[in-house]
This record gives sequence, C-alpha cells and structure tokens, in this order.
Amino acid sequence: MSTTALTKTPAWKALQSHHTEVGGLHLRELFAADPERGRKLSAEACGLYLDYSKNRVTDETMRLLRGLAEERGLRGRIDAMFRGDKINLTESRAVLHVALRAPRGTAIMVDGEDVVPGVHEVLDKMASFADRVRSGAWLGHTGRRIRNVINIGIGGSDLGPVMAYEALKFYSDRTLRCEFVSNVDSDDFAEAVQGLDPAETLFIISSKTFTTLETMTNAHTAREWVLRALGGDESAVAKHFVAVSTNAEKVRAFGIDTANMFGFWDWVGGRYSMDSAIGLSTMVSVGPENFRALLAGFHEMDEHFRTAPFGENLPVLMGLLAVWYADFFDAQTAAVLPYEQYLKRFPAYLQQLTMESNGKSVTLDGQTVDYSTGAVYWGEPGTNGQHSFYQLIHQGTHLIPCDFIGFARTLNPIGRHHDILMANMFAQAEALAFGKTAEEVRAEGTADALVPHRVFAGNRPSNTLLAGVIDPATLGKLVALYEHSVFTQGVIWNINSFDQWGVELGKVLAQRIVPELESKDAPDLEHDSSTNALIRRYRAQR
Ligand code: G6Q
Repeated sequence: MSTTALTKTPAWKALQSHHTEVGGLHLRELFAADPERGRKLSAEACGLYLDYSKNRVTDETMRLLRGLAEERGLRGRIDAMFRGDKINLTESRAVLHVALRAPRGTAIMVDGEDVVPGVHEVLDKMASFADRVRSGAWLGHTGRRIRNVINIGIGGSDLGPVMAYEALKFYSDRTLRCEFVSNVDSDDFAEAVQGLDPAETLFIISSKTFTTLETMTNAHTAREWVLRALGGDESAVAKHFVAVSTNAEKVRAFGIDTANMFGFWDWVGGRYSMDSAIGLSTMVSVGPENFRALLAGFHEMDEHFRTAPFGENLPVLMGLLAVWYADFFDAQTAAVLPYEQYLKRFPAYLQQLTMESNGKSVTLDGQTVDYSTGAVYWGEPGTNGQHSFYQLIHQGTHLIPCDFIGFARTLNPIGRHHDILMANMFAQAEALAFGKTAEEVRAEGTADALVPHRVFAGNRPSNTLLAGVIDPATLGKLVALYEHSVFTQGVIWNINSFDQWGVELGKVLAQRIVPELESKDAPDLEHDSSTNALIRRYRAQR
C-alpha cells in the first residue's frame, strides 16, 4: 500500500503540469500531427481490440500515466490480489474473484488452503444440477418438469445474473423461461410469476448472507406461492427451491435441503460474483459448457491483466484513462455505450461494479481524499441512446468520456442491420472527437443565426472496444476487463474497491421505520420534520 498522499507524488505533479500543456489540445490537432495515431494508440488482447486514440492524450500522457501506475505500486498490488492477500482491509478479506475462474489444477492459497479444488467442486455440482433441470430429470413436487426458473436475489446476487442472461440469450435453452426478482416491491414478484404454474417453477434463492431483507422477503413470498398451490405440503420446498449462499445454517432454516445449496466464499464480493455459484441461473440457461467458456474468457483476461506490460494492458490502459479524466479534466461521469442489444443490461451491471467499488472518499489508511475518485457510470445500448441523451454528450457543457463497445459480427444476420448499426457506432465516436466547425457549418449554407446551434465543438473523448461476436467467452473477457480497470483506478486512488459501507445506513434506518408504518396506533415519531411528515402522510393514505 502506498502511503504517500497521491497528490504529493512526483508522478501526480508531473501529470498536473503536463495537463496544463496538453489539456487544451484538440483531437483534430492530435490526429493531424500524427497520421498513424489511430493505429498507434491501440492495443489488442484476448480477441478484444481497444482503440484509445480518440482520447485527449499524447504519448507523453500515456508515459506519465504508466509512471503513476508504477509509482503507486500497481504491479505489486495486482500480485497481492492474485496471491490471495487480504487486500480488502476494512473487512479483512482476500479478494479472489480471479480464483473463481482459475483452471483446475492451479493453486491459490487463502489462510494456508488451496481454494481452487473447492471452486471446481461447486462448479461440478452446479453442472450436474443444471443438466438435470435442462434435461427434465429434475421434477417438481407433483412430478412435472421444470419450465420456469426464477432467481431471487438483489445487488450483486441479481445484476450479474440478469445481465448475463440477457447477454447470452442467443445461447439459452428457449424451452426454459428465466425470470429475476430483486426488488422488495411486490410488483416485481407479482409480475415475474404472472401466468406461471408453481408446479413447473423452480426458485434459486441467491444470497451470500441469506439475511438480505429484500431477498428473504421475496423468498418467503415465493415459498407461500408454491405451497399454497401445491396443497401446503412442506416437502415441496425441496423440489422447488435451491439456494446459492455461504450461510448453510440459514438455508437449512428456510427449509432448503443443503444438498441443494451451492456455496461460495467470503473472498468473493457480491458485485464480483456472477462467475461463482451466483451464476447458477446463467448455467441453467446456457448450459455448463457455455458457462465454462464464460469462465475461460474471464481467465484469459485475468492472465493478460496479471502479466502484460502496462502499455499493452487493456484494463490498465482503461483504468488510467479513467483516472486522467476524473482527476485532471474533472469529468464527473462516464458513459458505456454497447452497440449490441444483447448487452442492454451491461451498463446497469457496470453501475454497481464501478460505483459501489470506487465510490469512496477515504483512502485505505482512513484519510479523506483531496482528489476525485470513481465517476458516475451510466449508459444504454446504441443506437437507441443516439435518439435520447447523446445530444448532451455532443453539445452539452459536461465532458463525458464514452466507451463504445461493438462487434464485427452479429448473431442474427438480417439484411443490412449490422452494417448500419456499426456505421452508427463509428460515426458517433468520429463526431464526438472531431465535431464540426462554424466554417464547416456555414459552408453548408446554414443561416448565420443558426450556425452556433449547429456547431459541434468536438474534442469529446472515447474508447472503442471491438470484438468478434457476443459469446460466453467474450462476455467473460469484457466483464474481467472492467473489473480490473476498476481495480487499477482503486489502486491509483488508494481506496478500498471491495467494501461498501455506504449502503449500510439506509438499511438500518429502514428497519426502524418499518414498524412505524405497520403499527396500528400512530407511532411517536422522532425523525426530522420532513421524514415525520412523510410517514404521517403515508399512514394516512395507505
Ligand atoms: C455487492 C454488495 C451487494 C450484495 C447485495 C446482496 O458487492 O455486497 O450488492 O451483493 O446486498 O447481498 P446477499 O447476496 O448477501 O443477499
């Protein structure tokens, strides 16, 4: 761990003074100065091509950013994570999502124990379960085949599975319907089970702790829904519920046979868990072979991150560029724009990965930071976003670095769709970078009064990620790319990317308010005047 305050390091100071020199340069000038720029500022690994030439950087910027990474000890911190050191200091835990995709036969030690055999034991158990559901060998309580699989979980126990289900839908078994229930809002459960037959429905209760309020509330509702329809026989629970958890005791207390529990470990963070047993719904949907391909993709990117020099290292390059914009251009947000409809939930997934990880304002040693940390991540698939919020990216007052993600091939080749889609992606990155000057607008015969409205300043940076086709391995690579980019940023900022204390306060306050909403008699309210008034109004209207 580096203890020198980040802003006092030579590398930081060098970047600051460098920024005063290059921060104002326009991408038009940068491209004009070097006809090879588009090729030179690119890197390729694991079948992913990263074009970062449309960023507001020079070779010197990249050299200085790499220097910053060296100075912050990134290499050593990567090694520490892969070695299983307890780098999540506030929870005293190792951070070993990379072990979830370590091939059989490799060894990663935690507290003197090799964790890799356990990972494969669970994967094998998941595979045999998934095969039984998919083949129809797993029967419901009344002997009917399972047609519907519903994952109940929230946060890290939901966002990854939902995203992966959508991303890999092409590879899914279309005879199985998958639903996801996360919100404690009863609308979520009610709509998910709408029209489903409980006798053909299997619930996967996904909760690391098996205590999460939303998940347990939904799990009990699901239990009642099944039992009510199947005559109240408690033994039905074993046929219609399985659990993914680290908490065997709570799983048993719920009535789920622990033989049907799929475990994981405290060294897997929720938002880093889609490739653990939390991915059980993914495996049931796409099958064990595709799930293993997903893991192989993750692993390939892990190895790249662990071994590639920083100048060719995709996650390091993307992480350093994120730091460059957040801290030197004061960019508050970053957009993720997949030109692939199957990745429609990828931005939502990344919101948690990036913001829960790097939304921190104290360093590992508890000092308040005097620099910006994680940006606000958001996005939608292209081309849809073009007809909505791209206006602000092109002509608004905020600098919003964008990640464009596109594929050379489509899984559904129909007419000209894919070329039109990709033409739009390339065009957007081009327009953002180079814009359109007043002279160009005037030369088109635009009336003077309209010229300022039709000028595109350009100089709006973006990365473009180009891959072959969306498939399980590629999805694994993409997720690992962002995981390690987030890690890189966290190391530079010297923050803990693996805890999430900021989610606790609201949970505690909600537990206090629940009885105040439910009590028959008007409760004595001791909140602030706003909260008191809202509670009274709610009680009056409910
Ligand atoms: C993720 C967080 C959080 C967590 C959920 C669900 O990193 O820890 O999103 O995944 O709160 O927790 P359980 O899996 O314990 O229900």
